[in-house]
Amino acid sequence: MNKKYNNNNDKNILVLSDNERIKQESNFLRGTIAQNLDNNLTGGFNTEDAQLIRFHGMYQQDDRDVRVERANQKLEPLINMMLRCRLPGGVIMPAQWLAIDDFSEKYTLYGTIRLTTRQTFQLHGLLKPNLKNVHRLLNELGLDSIATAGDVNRNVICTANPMESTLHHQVWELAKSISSYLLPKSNAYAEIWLDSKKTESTDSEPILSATYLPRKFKIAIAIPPINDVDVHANDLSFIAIRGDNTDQIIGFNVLVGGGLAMTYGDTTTYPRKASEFGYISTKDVLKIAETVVTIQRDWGNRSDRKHAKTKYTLDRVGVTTFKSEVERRSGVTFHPIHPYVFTDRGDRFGWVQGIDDYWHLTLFIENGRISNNNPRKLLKHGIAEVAQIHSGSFRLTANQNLIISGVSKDNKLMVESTLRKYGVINDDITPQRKASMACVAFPTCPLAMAEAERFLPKFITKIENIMSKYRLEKDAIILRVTGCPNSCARAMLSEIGLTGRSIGRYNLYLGGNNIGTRIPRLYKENITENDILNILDMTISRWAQERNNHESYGDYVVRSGIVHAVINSEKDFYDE
Ligand code: SRM
Ligand code: SF4
Repeated sequence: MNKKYNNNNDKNILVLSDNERIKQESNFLRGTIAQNLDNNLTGGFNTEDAQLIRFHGMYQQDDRDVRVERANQKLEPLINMMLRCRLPGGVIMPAQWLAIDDFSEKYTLYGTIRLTTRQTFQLHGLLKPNLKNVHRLLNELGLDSIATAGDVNRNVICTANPMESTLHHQVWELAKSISSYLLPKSNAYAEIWLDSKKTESTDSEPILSATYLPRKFKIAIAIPPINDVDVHANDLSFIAIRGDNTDQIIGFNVLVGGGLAMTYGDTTTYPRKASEFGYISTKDVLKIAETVVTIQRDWGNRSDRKHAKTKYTLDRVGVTTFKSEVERRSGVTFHPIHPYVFTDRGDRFGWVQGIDDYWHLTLFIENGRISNNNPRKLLKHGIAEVAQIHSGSFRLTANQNLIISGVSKDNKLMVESTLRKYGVINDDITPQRKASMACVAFPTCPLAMAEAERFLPKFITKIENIMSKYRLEKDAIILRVTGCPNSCARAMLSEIGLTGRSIGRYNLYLGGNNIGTRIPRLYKENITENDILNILDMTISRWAQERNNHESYGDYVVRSGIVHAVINSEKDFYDE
């Protein structure tokens, strides 16, 4: 490791975080997971292994709704695992879906499938005795959950629906290549979960190193004008540039160092937009991905995990130094950024015709939760029944929605009527609801300070009332709620962002834009739902009266001075 860049603060240079010790001693991510699996005295793993299973795509959680009750009964918390599948570009086939749907029903505590903001799905509530079974199932289906968590490159996301155009198909292929190229090479996953033979002697991690990365690393690929992947939330983004008069991508603009989380009360942490490094040709994408990852591997802070992400490395060494090092190590020269414009970031709901005359239906899935809990919206049944008759594929979007992709003209009616029968398609959903997202939060997320997914649906009904009071039924504001400041539903790139402080209280951020290129500013902290609704009623009413043409809410609140724009968040995010 290059000590010069290890940390600014000399006294910390040699004090590595405990996660570094765990990784170092893990023998390429094995730890004692296999032994722990056979321990029936607890539903969980010990502290070290609970960290290591993340690299295999699982988180140890407990149901927070029943924590106190179980403690009163002197019982261990209801420990269970959440599993996150690796699905580059979000593509899954109907047969795979059906098998996962069936497994989730029979073997998880909640019986749901949760689509995430990174184009994949999670199964919550897996008990220890079922863990090997879920990995065997994924393996039989040609899937896995390797590196969907932990200090590695996570699920690679791209503009949704590869069947929509040949450009979409190209970026999907690239997402898959990047994902495989940067995967851990350790055989630990296969040994532990699939009982494959031990091959320790051949383990080596030429890209990630034996202690893997200092922190999680995220990659996205966008096709302008749609920023549905929110490039500024990612450590590394590739923005596709189309050749003149061709249907081919000729190269990519490269952005480095986006990330959205912060820690309350610690102004050295902040959300940060990615910096533009320059343009490269398509053949250099893997080289650049590898180089940015290895520089972050070598220069990232391994002492303080709060400052370990690429965004902090970039601000510590400077964009120019980081960029020159990428050029030096890769031998690739960045050319000036090719002009690109984002005009939108939402999914295009309803039917769209794609290449080869096939049709694609984008469904709104509120908060990405697929369940049969609402008798009027049996999403799980509806989607499973479509999976039985559908010969195309399913595509997950980075906005927690689902596309039924590759439907022939003849099957359109059948797909649509099946979905309507189960209430999966509902024509009454407002643009505002479709533009809103929440993270998981309670009861499964151990970091949640306030509700998010369970709060959003009713909250949006109240926002819909405000919108219709001011005759804005056809408009929408990008609104996102997260249960803590980690911003898993990317509240820090929304026009209205709420981040949880404690049960029933949130910070309110205003003034991001509707294309995901501006970070919102704190308007009021630690306030209740009523306070929030009063503020939003007042600002939305002003917007309705004073907006210029189609000016968005986020642009209006900045222009009118309700908040001043965040320009360089590393310097001005905490300005009053
Ligand atoms: Fe996240 C941690 C859920 C996207 C920033 N995130 C978590 C954990 C695993 C809590 C934990 O560490 O124990 C949450 C599990 C909740 C649960 O019960 O399922 C969790 N994050 C999610 C998901 C499911 C939210 C959703 O509603 O869809 C998303 C899964 C993505 C995936 O499929 O891989 C999810 N998380 C994000 C995003 C958005 C994105 O990547 O586009 C962010 C902000 C972007 C960024 O990384 O800066 C995000 N999650 C975090 C952080 C803060 C990291 C940091 O920089 O400090 C944490 C906490 C951590 O890593 O220590 C976190
Ligand atoms: Fe959990 Fe916080 Fe992420 Fe929500 S934002 S899922 S509460 S870590």
